[in-house]
Amino acid sequence: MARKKIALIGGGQIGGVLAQLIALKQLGDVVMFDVVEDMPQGKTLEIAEASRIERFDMNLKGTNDYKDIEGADLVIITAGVPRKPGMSREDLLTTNAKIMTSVANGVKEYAPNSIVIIISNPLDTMVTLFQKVSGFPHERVIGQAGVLDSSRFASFIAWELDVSVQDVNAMVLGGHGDTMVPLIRYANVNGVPVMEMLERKYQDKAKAKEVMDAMIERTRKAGGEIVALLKTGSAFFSPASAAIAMAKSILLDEKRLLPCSVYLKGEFGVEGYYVGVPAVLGENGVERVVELSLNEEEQAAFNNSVEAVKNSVANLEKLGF
Ligand code: A3D
Repeated sequence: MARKKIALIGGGQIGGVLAQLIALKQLGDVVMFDVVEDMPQGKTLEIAEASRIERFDMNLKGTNDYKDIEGADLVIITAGVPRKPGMSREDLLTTNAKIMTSVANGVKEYAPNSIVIIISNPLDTMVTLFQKVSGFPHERVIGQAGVLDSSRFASFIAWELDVSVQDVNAMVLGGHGDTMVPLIRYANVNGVPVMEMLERKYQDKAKAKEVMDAMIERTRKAGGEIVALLKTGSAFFSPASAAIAMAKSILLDEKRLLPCSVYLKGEFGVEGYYVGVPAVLGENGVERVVELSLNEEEQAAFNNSVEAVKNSVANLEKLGF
């Protein structure tokens, strides 16, 4: 079987971790593109020079020329500016929309058959823009947000309940902003509902709810928590891990059910927008959206989050994109 070719557009903080993870997990050869001269060449050379130690045979190449991504099977986009303390993801809209437009044109020209995972913020809007400019089929343009948001939620639950995070299943739906929707009812530890475990721990329903509400709030603000601590940029290890889980499901046709930003055609009552929902990812990209029943409160929170995405997309259109 021919080795897969993975193009990384953006070789900054997340791009660097992506390249290293792809090599360590032997998912394919890497071409890292960035507009900064020499930097992607330096990063990929450095990772490649650890190949003897880590024992991988993947090829890694850095470039400032889109031509080098020619024929890529998968493209992961992190090009754009990250948040600084005090900024919302929406504050990045104008700058990143310009960057995403140029990226979409480059990918369209040189990797027209690729499947594309986008990480740049504001996430759902950047995915929308990439698809619009490239004209790629919707199932080949996917946003990474839900896998990371869900992992954050699962981590907080594991730490609170003192159980292995490997046994925690928790999902976050909606747009990738402060209105995202962590699903309480579906959160479980190997099938045991998290709320039941919290109620048994505290022997007090109100206290259990208070603890869950705090975890939800922390999940919604988790990106900002990292930005405030790092001060010079935003999360980069964990978003890279999240995108790699999606990439692996696509490259190895694993058909994992992962929450990601996908184009909705009426599912969850949404028509014509990219929003975070559970989807099966396989060799064709998004193979199907998996619907689940939401109660009134969950649906209202989801609708509120969809409104935030719609507003962001409207802002994009007002800016002329
Ligand atoms: P950073 O380290 O600044 O890397 C971005 C890279 O993009 C830099 O190396 C730039 O040189 C490069 N770049 C700028 N313009 C272009 C262009 N036109 N073509 C190609 N490359 C270009 O940022 P980062 O890696 O920390 O973050 C990248 C993006 O991911 C930002 O928009 C973040 O807001 C976003 N992000 C998303 C999540 C999600 O979970 C969705 C999490 C964390 C960060």
